[in-house]
Amino acid sequence: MDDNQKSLILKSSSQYPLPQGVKLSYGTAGFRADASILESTVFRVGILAALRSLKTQSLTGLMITASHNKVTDNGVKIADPSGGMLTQEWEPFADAIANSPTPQHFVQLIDEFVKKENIRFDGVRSAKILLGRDTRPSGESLLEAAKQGVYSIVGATAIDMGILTTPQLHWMVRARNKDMKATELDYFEQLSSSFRFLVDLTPNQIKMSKTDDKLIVDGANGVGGEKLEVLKKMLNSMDIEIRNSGKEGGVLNEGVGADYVQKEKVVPQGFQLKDVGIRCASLDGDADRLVYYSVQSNNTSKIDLVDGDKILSLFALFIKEQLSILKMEGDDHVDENYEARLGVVQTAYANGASTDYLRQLGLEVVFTPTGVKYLHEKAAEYDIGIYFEANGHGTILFSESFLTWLNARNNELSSKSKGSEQQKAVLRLLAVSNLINQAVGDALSGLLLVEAILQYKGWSIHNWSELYHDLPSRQLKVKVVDRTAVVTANAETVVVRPPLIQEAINVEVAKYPQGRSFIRPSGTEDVIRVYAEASIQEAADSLANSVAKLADQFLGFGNSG
Ligand code: NG1
Ligand code: ZN
Repeated sequence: MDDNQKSLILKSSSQYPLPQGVKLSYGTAGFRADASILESTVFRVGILAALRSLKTQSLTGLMITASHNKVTDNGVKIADPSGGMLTQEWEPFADAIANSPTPQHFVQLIDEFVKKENIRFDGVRSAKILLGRDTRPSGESLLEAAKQGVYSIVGATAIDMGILTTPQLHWMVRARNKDMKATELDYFEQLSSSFRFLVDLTPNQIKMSKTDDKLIVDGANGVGGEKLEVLKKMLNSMDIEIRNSGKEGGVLNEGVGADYVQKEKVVPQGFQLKDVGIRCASLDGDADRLVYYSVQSNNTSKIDLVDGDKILSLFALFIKEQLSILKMEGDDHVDENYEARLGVVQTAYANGASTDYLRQLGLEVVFTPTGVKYLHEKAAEYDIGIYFEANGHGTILFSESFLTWLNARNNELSSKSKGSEQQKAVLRLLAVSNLINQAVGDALSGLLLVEAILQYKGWSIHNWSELYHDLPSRQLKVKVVDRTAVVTANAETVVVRPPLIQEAINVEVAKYPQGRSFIRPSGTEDVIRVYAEASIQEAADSLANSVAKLADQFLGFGNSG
């Protein structure tokens, strides 16, 4: 970096001093905190996004959101040129600059990093960053801070895309870097046209009953509801009612949204008795999570939850079916079949019953630690990699080579057996690859795929829910002195540090039939999370409580006595 560049950063970063006592970590999903302390962080991440763009000679993205967290929180994360999360190799640098105490120290850190990474400021290609934010009121001033960050790198440009869902921003970054159509309208057009195409391939004899036509969507009072309104107009035939779109005055994520519904297993605000029997879905605050449910007829505050694991199971079942149609005998090209590698990726939070179900289907199921970056990376190793977190974040990734094969197969079948079952299966798989977001989990594209598959199968939400029965589970949070003291292994299923706590957890787990429990430090909140499941709800609750007590004894303030 030349002196001019250094003094530019020095000058602008003096406008964004780090508040006293702030210590942030990039975590599972970028930096998150109370919005009032985030300006300096977002400014610095603006610089980071520009450096990443210079390094990769591609466009990057910067999203301002705190997802399902409180409206007063906010956060910032980077979309890499692929549309995925920031490369993990850069996370330590992200942590270092976010916590750098003075402008001088900050400039020095950047200077050293630029040298180490050999980032060139030769002006041949300059940095370009797409900026997006969710509907949080603090988003506007934080977006300004991000712009100032970007503009402190000579020649860098920030393109403000306004209010977007997180997956829309990631989708746009990916599309632009692939020279594909990449506006917001292109996004809506791609989703709606591939959805209609998929629905047109529904076998004729299958027709849904009237009540199964209707879908009610809870928008979490966030960005997802307003975007779904736009998308809905392009779907013509679908009966979707959108509630909690944010226009009715409700608070973002308060008593609404996918996180609330999934954790509490209760109806969101605005849902009532007359909704019993209707298919319902909730998005989270930035529309990258999706869960389905129906209101219980015997207790209308309770729901029958269809979580991310069951969305994953529905997708896996459908994909597997299409792959077996492709392999059907009776056509002379069986030998040309491509052995597509289909893989399913889950985390330790996946309900044990879902894993059993998927394995019984004969699918390969693998586990990674919590965090989209890990799941996504693993899923990308397959021709078709399906990943979901129980909380409803996930997608399906298709390999380039498999897509090339599918396209070639389609051409071949068009000339030899147009309209055959095999060709339909090929077309369905191609439509899924266009519909489902290839960059990150996307509630809107996931919702359309669920709807298309339910129509294809002629299933009600009840049929879907009956794929398997969830084991009762419980999640708790424990405040501890230092959550980083907990170190886990085997996709977070065992604690390796501090010593002896795992042995104590094992003793508790052994007391319950089908018991399973683990603890891990949250990547987005200053807590230890406890998960437990067992054959009955009381047992899951009691196991979770005992393990939470252990966490408190070993790591906490000793409040549990
Ligand atoms: P943490 O706070 O690390 O548990 C939560 C979710 C993750 C992921 C991130 C990002 C759970 C148990 N954890 O992470 O799955 O979605 O937020 O939003 O749901
Ligand atoms: Zn989210």
